[in-house]
Amino acid sequence: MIRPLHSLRFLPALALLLAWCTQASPLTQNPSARDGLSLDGQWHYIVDPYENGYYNHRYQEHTHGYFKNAKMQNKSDLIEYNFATADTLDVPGDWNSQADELFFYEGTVWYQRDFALNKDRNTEYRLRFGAVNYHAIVYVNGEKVGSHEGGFTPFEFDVTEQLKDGTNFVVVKVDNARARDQVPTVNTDWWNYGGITRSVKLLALPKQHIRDYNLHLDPSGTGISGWVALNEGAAKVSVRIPELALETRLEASGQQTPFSFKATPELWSPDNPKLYSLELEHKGQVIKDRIGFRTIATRGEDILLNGEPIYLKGISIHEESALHDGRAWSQADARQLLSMAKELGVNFVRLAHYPHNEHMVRMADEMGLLVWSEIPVYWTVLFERADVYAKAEQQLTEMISRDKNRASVILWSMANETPKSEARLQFIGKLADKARAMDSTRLITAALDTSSETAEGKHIDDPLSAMVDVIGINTYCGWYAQKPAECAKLKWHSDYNKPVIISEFGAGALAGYHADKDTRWSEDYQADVYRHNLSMIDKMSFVRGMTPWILKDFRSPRRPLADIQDFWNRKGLVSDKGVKKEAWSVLNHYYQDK
Ligand code: GCB
Repeated sequence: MIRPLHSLRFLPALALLLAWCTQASPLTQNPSARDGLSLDGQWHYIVDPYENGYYNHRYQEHTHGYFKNAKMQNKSDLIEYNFATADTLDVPGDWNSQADELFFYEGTVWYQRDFALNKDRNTEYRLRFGAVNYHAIVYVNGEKVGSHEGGFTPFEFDVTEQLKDGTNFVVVKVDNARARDQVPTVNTDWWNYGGITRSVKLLALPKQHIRDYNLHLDPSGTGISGWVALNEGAAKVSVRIPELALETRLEASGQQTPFSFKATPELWSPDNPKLYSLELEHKGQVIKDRIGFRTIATRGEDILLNGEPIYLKGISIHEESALHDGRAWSQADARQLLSMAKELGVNFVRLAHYPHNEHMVRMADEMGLLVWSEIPVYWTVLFERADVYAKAEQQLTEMISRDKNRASVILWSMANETPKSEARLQFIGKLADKARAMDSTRLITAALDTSSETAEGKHIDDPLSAMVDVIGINTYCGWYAQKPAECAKLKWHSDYNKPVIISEFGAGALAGYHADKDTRWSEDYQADVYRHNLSMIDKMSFVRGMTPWILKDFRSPRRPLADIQDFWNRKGLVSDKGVKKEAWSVLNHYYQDK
């Protein structure tokens, strides 16, 4: 039953309580730079649509569910599952694209794998998942170590106590059943890929270690500030940027311990994606990272990168690579997607509609692409409910926590195409406050599809615009509304003296289908929509960038039209296999001339 909050007065306290209940333990910054054991590879799996491994026939939680990984001891034993003889799935990877019978599957799948460990008494072991969609319950050697909700952000648990010397096993109950009170909610225009979709690592950390750190250029451009936090206790930490001959030693603690340098580093930008090596040393252990320094701000309708106005020539991207079916997760996938975007002529990408894997933002740092990163507060989530707010805030927190050191990321987006209401304003406003409190070095945005129609044209007047730094506008002139030729005649007005990004426009086309510009699904129609929308955007004086929809065709259950869509959203500028459509050249030429 959906119960409206009697009064939003209780929202902060209740949300805090719920956030605390659902939150995994704090995240270790830069896990790939830490010692540990990769648990990527083949995991055994059991499909469990009735959750038989979790509930007994009275629908109570089993004390001896599949997580016990039981084995027959005597020939008369009755155990109706066996991970050891069950089939395997690749981790990372979604299950939908690995087994035909799981293509449309939504529900519970159990994953299991063994691993050997020489357990060290001076080590803290943390089991880290890059992402599991959607709900995960994690067990180590038959004991529950924690659970996590949200399909696109990392989480980890301290498993030191549960581990033993020798052979250990992990079991994960993964459930991707959609529900009204989730974030995202039941309907989205993308595939609900289930599974352990990103890498798994057993981090092996010194008992006391650097848990987290942050570094950024001060708004003045003449100093670098940041903080270091240990997991516990207090100890000396050195922070070094050798190329700038900068070093500081500080007494760090479990809290964020601040430091600052006077420095004028070479600035990171799409033209010069300069990254500096960073070293953090604690008791002889050195963590290395690569960091870029830049500022981002707005002034009236302008977006300023390093103090200079910039036009964001962008493209939207879903997390699906053209190299293979299903979710993208690897460095190779990130390189493929972002190289394709670069070839299109962009300096900016919108990573829609959820936080993408960490390779994407690290690759964007390397390649010089500015990034819009968002959480899946998409369409009609239950804005009235404090528990739903807590889920959204947790995903926001995990996204910012993971990516706060990436110079490429300039925009945190709070939401996409949410319907106007007071509850939604409070919900998204609170998310924006949270993001600003966590990170003052980036801008806040949201993609809106709520402009009013007036006699004069389209009017950007959604009050949510007042809460963001940059307004995103999704508009589908020539596809869901109007004829393509009418787009350039549309007059747009904005009530806000703020930069606007056209965060979506586009049209569907089946690659290779040529007809004429009036025929839906033809490449000609799509190219025509692009031409007319670009003319429309040219007349919108307050627009400072765009991310047309979308780089590549992507799977969606909302798109069943046989022989055209076949469960693909066809608005890609390239097909699912990476074949370019005519509209690609239209946008490519436009960006070259811009
Ligand atoms: C939108 C949504 C996006 C959809 C797209 C479409 O407005 O934000 O998620 O995929 O339209 O293709 O309809």
